Amino acid sequence: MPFPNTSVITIERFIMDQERRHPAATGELSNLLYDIALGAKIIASAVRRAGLINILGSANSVNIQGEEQQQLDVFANDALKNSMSHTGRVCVMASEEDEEVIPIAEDIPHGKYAVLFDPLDGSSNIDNNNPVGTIFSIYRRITMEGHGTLTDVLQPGRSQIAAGYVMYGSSVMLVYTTGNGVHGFTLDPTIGEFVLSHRDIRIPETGKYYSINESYFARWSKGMQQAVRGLHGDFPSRIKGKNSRYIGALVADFHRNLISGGIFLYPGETGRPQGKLRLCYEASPLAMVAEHAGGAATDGLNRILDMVPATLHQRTPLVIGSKHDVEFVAEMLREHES
Ligand code: FDP
Repeated sequence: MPFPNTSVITIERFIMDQERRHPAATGELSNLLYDIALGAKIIASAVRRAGLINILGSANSVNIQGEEQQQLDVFANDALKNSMSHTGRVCVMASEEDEEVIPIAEDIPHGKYAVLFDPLDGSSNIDNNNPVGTIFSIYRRITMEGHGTLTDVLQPGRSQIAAGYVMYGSSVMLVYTTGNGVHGFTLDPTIGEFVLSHRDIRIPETGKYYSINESYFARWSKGMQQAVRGLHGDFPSRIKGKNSRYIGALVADFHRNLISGGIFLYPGETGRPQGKLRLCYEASPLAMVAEHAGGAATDGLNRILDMVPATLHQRTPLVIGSKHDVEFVAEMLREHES
């Protein structure tokens, strides 16, 4: 068997190199990113073993969204909390799986960052061995000291200082940005490290794919129906038709479109005008990644990163991905819904 490459760039080395470019940096954000990477490795090992150790299936509890929690959801939520709660780098956390903000214990120093996460996105994919993901978002705290509060986590997406996701697929990838490019790391299971595999990811301006759950077609607005017809290729003078791909796990659909070019849509619909996805845990962090890779993200009218959440679990329609494709959909919505 060939020996592994000894000059790989691990995520630690990469983050450290980036930090050296900012002489004022204290290293705390770098350490927080390692903490998240550690949580991701723990989740990755559980996802990989899920079928074997029989932790698939329901944990018999219902989360704040009214969805049945899977055991792996509970595990992933705990893994992330535990990887960050004792370090003194974080003042408060919020998780898609918890109703309220997650405080840091009294006896632990309260750090300057607020972290939000969706520990196991796409969890309906768990039982059939399809990809799932983790999404995270980091803000600098606004409150001055002590316990972090809701104010620290209800900031507009443009205030994020880092955001990213982990995809547990045929390989495990961590993709993040701190505002200096979007970088991807693949977990090398032989050494247990995330190694740099995709430096400075740029999303093609026009994509090959569109991803949407078309079974909801009849419930969309006229504008959205026309936009999707355009993506099918019905208006060739305005946009070239695309290929359809829908995994049903946001991270996996987003990741494919980020690398190959494409657009993901989860619109509002009759009876559910804000759609399904959460602004704080899904839309905002992926919008930061998309924009820093040269893409765009909107709710149809507003730039996602400008939206100020009023509540922790607020939902939003989401149109995200290649810039020209997102612009096309926004135009169709404006034309038909003004
Ligand atoms: P899931 O419910 O399986 O956790 O945010 C939730 C999410 O998955 C996204 O990952 C995914 O893109 C979407 O919901 C799928 O929803 P539909 O089944 O309604 O298409």
